[in-house]
Amino acid sequence: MNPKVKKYIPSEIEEKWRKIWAEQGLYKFVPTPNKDKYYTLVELPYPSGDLHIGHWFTFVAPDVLSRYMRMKGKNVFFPMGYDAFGLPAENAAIKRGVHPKDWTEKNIETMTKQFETMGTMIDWDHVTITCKPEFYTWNQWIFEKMYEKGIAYRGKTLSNWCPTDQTVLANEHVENGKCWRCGSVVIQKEVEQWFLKITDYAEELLWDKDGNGVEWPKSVMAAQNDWIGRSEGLLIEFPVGIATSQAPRNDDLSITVFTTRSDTTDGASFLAIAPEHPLVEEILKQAKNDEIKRNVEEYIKQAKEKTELERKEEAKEKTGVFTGVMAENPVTHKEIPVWIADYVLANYGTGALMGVPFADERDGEFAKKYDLPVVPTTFKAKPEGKKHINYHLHDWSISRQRYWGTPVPMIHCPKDGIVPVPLDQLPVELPYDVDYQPKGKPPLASNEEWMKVTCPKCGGEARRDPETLDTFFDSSWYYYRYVDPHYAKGPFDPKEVKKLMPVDIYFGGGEHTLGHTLYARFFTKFFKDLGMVDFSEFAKKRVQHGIVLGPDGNKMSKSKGNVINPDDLVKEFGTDAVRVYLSFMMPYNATGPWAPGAMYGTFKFLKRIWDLQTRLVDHNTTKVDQLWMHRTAKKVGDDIALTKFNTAVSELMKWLNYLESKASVTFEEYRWLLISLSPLAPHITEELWQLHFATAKKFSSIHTESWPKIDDRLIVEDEVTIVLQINGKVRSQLVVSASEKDKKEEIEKLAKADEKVQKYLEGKEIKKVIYVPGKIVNFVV
Ligand code: ANZ
Repeated sequence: MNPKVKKYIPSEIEEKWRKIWAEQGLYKFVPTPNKDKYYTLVELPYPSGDLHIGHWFTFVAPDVLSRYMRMKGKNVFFPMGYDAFGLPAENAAIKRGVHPKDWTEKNIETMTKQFETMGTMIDWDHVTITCKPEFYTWNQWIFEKMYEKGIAYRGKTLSNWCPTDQTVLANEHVENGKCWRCGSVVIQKEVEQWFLKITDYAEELLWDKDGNGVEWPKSVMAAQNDWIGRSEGLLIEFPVGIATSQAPRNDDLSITVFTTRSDTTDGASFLAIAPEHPLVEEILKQAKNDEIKRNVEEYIKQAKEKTELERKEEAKEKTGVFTGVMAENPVTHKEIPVWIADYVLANYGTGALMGVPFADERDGEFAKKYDLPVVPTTFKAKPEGKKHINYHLHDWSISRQRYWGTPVPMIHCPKDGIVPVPLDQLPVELPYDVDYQPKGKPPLASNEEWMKVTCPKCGGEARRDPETLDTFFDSSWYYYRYVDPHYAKGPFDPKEVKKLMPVDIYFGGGEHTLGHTLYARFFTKFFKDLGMVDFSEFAKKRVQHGIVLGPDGNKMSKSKGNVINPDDLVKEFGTDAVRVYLSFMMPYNATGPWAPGAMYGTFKFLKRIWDLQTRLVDHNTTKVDQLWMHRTAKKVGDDIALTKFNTAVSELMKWLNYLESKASVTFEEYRWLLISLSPLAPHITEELWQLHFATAKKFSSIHTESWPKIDDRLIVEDEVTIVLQINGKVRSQLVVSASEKDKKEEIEKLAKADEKVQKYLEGKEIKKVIYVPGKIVNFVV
């Protein structure tokens, strides 16, 4: 080895470069009007206190892409923030007696330090921390704008209630009937709370055939459309008679059902209403039969204990009770019984359906169980009804009965009712001193001093709203705030946002398909209605990442002892090797286990590139050299742009094999190699660049170089390079014209004649020759 070339020791170069890059402000975003912008967004992390290998897997890829885009001449904006409000901080605080604010701030500090070792081009000047008043003031501002427009409203509904976390949960956060956070079984409870009328945007949130002109995964669009659940149908009225068929009809009373199959109305042989249907009370009041009354009361009590999910589940046995009431089928004019049934959902359609056991499977099961008549339908019925479009999507319950969040900026006045806090008095700051132990009422309510307030309208004594906003409010618009996190005249400056948004690519997890990304799209449409933005979709492209599992194939968790710690890996192999490994180990959207020991391979890959220094010569590149340079740089760039990071790395590996198979490597080849590798391994490439290519006195980083200009004419293969191996080890190479590559015997002859191959074959017996056409000749000896 050339004595002037030092050994590759990552710890000697990596921190050094990160310091220099920071000093030089290499990654500061500077608006540059003559360049196209490129906004890379990654879902902001929750400050749990530890940047684990999953974070690395998630964040390295966007960094690789951002670096590539920068070299392609884009002005890249790559900010980061912390999703700092939320239950885990509060729960940890309750468990350990540390205040959620202190816990969160300490974690942010730790994680920011850990982030530093990742060697990203994140511009930390734009960091946005959602638990800071500077941010949540604007949550309150947006909330008040929504209130003004009738989008935020106070309502009372049956809600998902987590008995452990003592809070309401949105539908999106109930997973198989359990709380997404703590796993407790969610129950239904009537709670008065704040809602956002996302249903007003149901139609706009639907994806059309062209994906609304943006590039989101088809699976995400389909799942969101499913969740929004648009159905077209009719509202049909069924007149009702009370108590028995003999009783006089009450003409004021009728049950309206929603049906998507009005053509089957002649087959409707019963009506079923939800246990929560408002008519149930009316029926009970008028019911003359005590037994029926008792049955209904008992039944309703039981049904309410089930979750919406349990009730919807197809496999669950349907239950119901007869109300004693008959209704009239408007097509056949026959009397049909009205039942209360738990498979009818209170907040879908009108909370009532017509049972057509002949045509509908669920109705069929129900009819069979309770011995109700099955009446054939002609499928030609034409009842007069009102056209109605129904959505499965519910309004978003937005207030939480917990402490660590944005206070709802509303005042409850005994005289004036609900009065918004005047905008110039925002923020309503979250007080530090409260008793945040869960007690079934919001912790803020226990801070009497904070709760007492004068009504901005009448000046009389009033109370603050003790609830806080769901943290998904924060993540619905944080990426607007990144543009200028200190902007003081509104949540964001529309002029500046117009320059940087929409986001060009949004990286995140599949778990945010139905919650977060839908909410973020909703906020964007709301901003558009306010005239604050002129686009309807906030992200042009959405890319979902997979998950790195533990070596045992299970989800990494401390209790299972299968956690891979990035800090240890960095110490052993260096940041660059970890970055390259994470890019290489599997496709970005795949989920797979960590392979112990495999990291060494990527470290060696970088070391081999480092060692190529000993072979640098000033010669010109040959035509074949150029083919490799142009072809690989093109493929690496294209793959990175398509977020196919693993194949980008394998292209570089193939090229390295080629370079090593030659006696020498030209400076031009090395220059191209370093640039093509630099987005993946920013430190080693900077070091080698400065050693061999930096000319100017002034520091000039490899990371501000342009991506090599590809000459497509050079990629056309009129010659192919065949790798020559002895027992699988690359020893030499052969260049033949592309038209010759299928002449097996001639190629083998040429291979045997190769000088280096001859040296290795000397005195050995060839047992077998394997030929992969146009690629490899392998002599097994
Ligand atoms: C009669 C009928 C006959 C129906 C038939 C379907 C098939 P989608 O398409 O999901 O919107 N339905 C109405 N309100 C309901 C509620 N609150 N809870 C449960 N089910 C309800 O479903 C619409 C259909 O679901 C409606 O059309 C109604 O049953 C039922 F062969 O009416 B249909």
